[in-house]
This record gives sequence, C-alpha cells and structure tokens, in this order.
Amino acid sequence: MSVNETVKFGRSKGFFETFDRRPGPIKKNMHYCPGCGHGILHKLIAEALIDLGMRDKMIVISPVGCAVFAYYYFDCGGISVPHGRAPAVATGMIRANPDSFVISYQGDGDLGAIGLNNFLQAANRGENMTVCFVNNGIYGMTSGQMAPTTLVGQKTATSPYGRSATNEGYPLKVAEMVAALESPIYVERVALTSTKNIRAARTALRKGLTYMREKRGFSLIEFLAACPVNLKKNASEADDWIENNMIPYFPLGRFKDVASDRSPIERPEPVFDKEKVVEALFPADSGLDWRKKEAKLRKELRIKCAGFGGQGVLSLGLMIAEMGQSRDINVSWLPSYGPEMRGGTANCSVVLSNNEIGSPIVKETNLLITMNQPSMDKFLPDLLPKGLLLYDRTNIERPDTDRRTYSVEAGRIAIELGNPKCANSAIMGAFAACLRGIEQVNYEEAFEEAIRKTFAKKANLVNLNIEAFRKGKESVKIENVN
Ligand SMILES: Cc1ncc(C[n+]2csc(CCOP(=O)(O)OP(=O)(O)O)c2C)c(N)n1
Ligand code: SF4
Ligand SMILES: [Mg+2]
Repeated sequence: MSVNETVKFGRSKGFFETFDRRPGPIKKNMHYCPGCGHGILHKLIAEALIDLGMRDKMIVISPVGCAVFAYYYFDCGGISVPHGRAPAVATGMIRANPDSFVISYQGDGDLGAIGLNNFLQAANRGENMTVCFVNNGIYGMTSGQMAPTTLVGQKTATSPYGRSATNEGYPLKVAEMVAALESPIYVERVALTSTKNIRAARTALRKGLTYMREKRGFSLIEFLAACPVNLKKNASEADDWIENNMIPYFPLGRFKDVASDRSPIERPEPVFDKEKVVEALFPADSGLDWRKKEAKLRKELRIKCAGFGGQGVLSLGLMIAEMGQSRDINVSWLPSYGPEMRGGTANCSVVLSNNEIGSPIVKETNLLITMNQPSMDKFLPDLLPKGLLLYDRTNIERPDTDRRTYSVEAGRIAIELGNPKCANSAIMGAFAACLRGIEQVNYEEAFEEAIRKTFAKKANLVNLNIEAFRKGKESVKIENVN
C-alpha cells in the first residue's frame, strides 16, 4: 500500500451501528456463512445507499431465503414478504408513493421458481424498481435443493445424480429473458467473486439505483454469488467454482441499457381518501361498516392459537376471524410461517376489535389457545395477567398458572368422532363457550356459519366439524377462575 492510500475502517452508515433487531447475543455480525455472496452484496448496497443519498427514501424488501433477515441490517425502510412476492409488494409501494425507492432483493428460488410470474409481470410493466437477483444456483436457506438456475450435472439435495436437462430443463437465464422484454431499461449480470468482478458489481448496482432515482424504470442486476456451505467448498473454492462453471453458462455483461432513451415515468398521483376507501369496501347498503362504534366486544381480543403443524391451528384462527368478520367486527389473522416454524410449533395471531386494529402481531396475549405442550411452554409467559387460557387437556398437562384457565378434551372428542383433524373445531366450541362467559356475547351461530364456509368445498366435513364444535362447547371445564 502506498503512503497516500487511506484505509477506511468501520461500517457503512447504510447499516445500523449494531444489529439490535437480531435476536440473541450477536449484534455486530450478520448471520451469513463465511464467503456467502449475500454478505458481499449487503455491503455494496449499504455503501450505495449513503453515497447516492437514497437511504432515507429507500425500502429494501427482504425475500424468503437466506436474506430473509436483511431488515436486521440496513438502516433504511425494510419489510419482509412472503416467498416470491417482493416485486408485487414493491409495486404497491412505489405506486402508492412514487417518490420512494425500492430494492426487490431476491434469490434464485424466490425469483426464478415460486415468484417468477410476479417478477416477470413487474418487469414487463416497467415498474420503477431495482431487482437485486442473487443467483447462487441453489436453495441456500433450506439446505441445498435444486433451483431453477442449478447447472446441468450439478448435484444438489434434490438432484443427487446431477441436474438433468432432459428431466428438469436447462438452467433459467433470467438476465437474457428479461432483456428480451420491451419495458426494462437496464439488465446486467455480474459476479461477486474476484475483486475485479466485485468492483464491476458495485458499478452495476449504482447504475441501477441511479436509474431508479431518475425514475427511468425497471432494472435487473443478476449477481452470481457463492453459497460455499451448500457447494461443500470453502469460500475461495466456491468463487473458483463460479468462475469455472457458472460464468461459462451465465456470461457476465450488460444485456440492455436503454435508460437514456426513456423519459422519467409519470403516473397519475395516487390519492388516498380514507372515506372513499371505506365506502368502496363497505357500500352503505351492505350493513357492514367498521365505523359503527356500537360496543360488540367489551375489549379488543388479542388471541394466539398454537399447536403442532398438522392440528389445524391456522384454520382455527381463520375460522375465529371469519366468525368475527361475519359479525362486523374488525379482524386480523396472521399465520406464522418461515424459520420460526422449525421450532416445532405452528401458530397464528388473531385480533378481534371494535376499533381499527393497530397491529396484527400478537405479542402480549389476552386469550391463549394451545393444542400441544411445546406451544403451552412457549406462549404461556406472554399471556397477560388478566388473560384467559384455553387448552386441550388430551395433550397437555395441567399448567401451574394463576391465569383464568379453561380446558377441553378436544383431541379425545375428535378421536371419538372418528377424525382427529376436527380437534380444532372442538376447541373452538370451548372458545365460543368462554366468549359467552367473559364477553356476554353469543356468537355460536356465527361460529357454525364460519365452519360451513370453511368446509364449503368439503361437504362431508361440515357436519363432523359442527358436531365437534358443539361437543367442545358442552364439555369445556373451568380449571381456574382466579
Ligand atoms: C410459501 C413457501 N414455500 C416454500 C418455502 C420454503 N423455502 C424457504 S427458502 C426457500 C428457497 C430459498 O432459495 P433462494 O430463493 O435461492 O434463496 P437463498 O437461500 O439461496 O438465498 C424455500 C423453498 C417457504 N418458506 N414459503
Ligand atoms: S447457506 Fe449459502 S446462501 Fe445461505 S447464508 Fe450460508 S452460504 Fe449464504
Ligand atoms: Mg439461491
């Protein structure tokens, strides 16, 4: 190094100083494996946000994939979205607020498989967004399954003999495909391998972001990136592998750059008139209007339903929400998918409220419904002191708690009715009985309507679930009235 060169230490201001959103004790490092392309690209993005002055209006959309937690790191707007849906969410954001900037950050599974249609439609509409497409040739997060961009002959967890062009087709050339569309303005493929390639990637990223700042339209930058863990190589071997195997098939270079021929996008200014939206959603003669303030519930119910994956806890939550909606109560239902499901419990959050619902996330619960022991152990500490607990005592030991507690043998009822899957309706019956007790409201008919609606396409299950519901309602047991 010459004496005139300056070495800059420290983290770009595009990153948070410490990663406080990251659970656990590690707050300084990202969760990526050593040598992972995501880490390199995050650094390039963070620096560009600051150097281009775009941070304060930027939203980075995290995909489902190893970059699912990108919002832990970037000090700008961030949201994580369902698998493959980043371009659709990005479209909504920039259409509603055309002065904001959006990076749709996506992996090859997210963009090339489950989300391909969302992605192509956004590209074809020429939305003013920058798509950062991380092509590591594999499903990194889920331990190395074949992706649309896996090379022919490449062995993965789901192509143990190597990808076959005859069976699975050839790897998808996303950059070439998008460059063939009329609307996109800029398409380039780069690689996050050698210093030279990373510098070219940095330039391409900044070009795409600059075009977005000028509102020129849709840019795609495809980053060939290493997933050393799933390639079973070290970081340097993984880079060599990309250069020797991926680049020959996915050539680097600029496939399209027509920004200078395009005028900045101008679309009609969106108007958000709350009253008009309400009128459209709830026409005056529909009888449904969340502005009506008559007290239907004495207080907002923030409910957590939790159990094993196959116990139907998500549909239990949906049926409760369905019931509330049919009674003109504001409702939200938020299933919990994704990495946290690996812990063994599936759960969903349901809010029933007379008022507008501030957040669908239920952390402090005032009504907990548990269908297995791990869920009880996990969520009971979040139950508020005046909260109510309802559990399936077929599967769960009587908890040592001073909360108001009710139980029902939902599992046993379901087995006696000949179908263990209707345990969720049995516990919902018990829930309806509890509601009658605590809220002095009788929603039992509405619950039965919700069951009919849920199983409308499986007529043989309607009666079974209604029977389970009624039995659950009749056999609820008070454990602790506090
Ligand atoms: C709706 C849905 N389907 C499937 C999954 C499982 N899943 C999680 S990540 C992933 C693929 C990720 O691969 P990629 O987009 O290439 O990201 P990478 O981890 O390689 O960066 C899949 C299929 C999920 N979480 N949600
Ligand atoms: S599994 Fe692969 S893609 Fe995921 S963090 Fe590790 S190296 Fe990166
Ligand atoms: Mg991938």
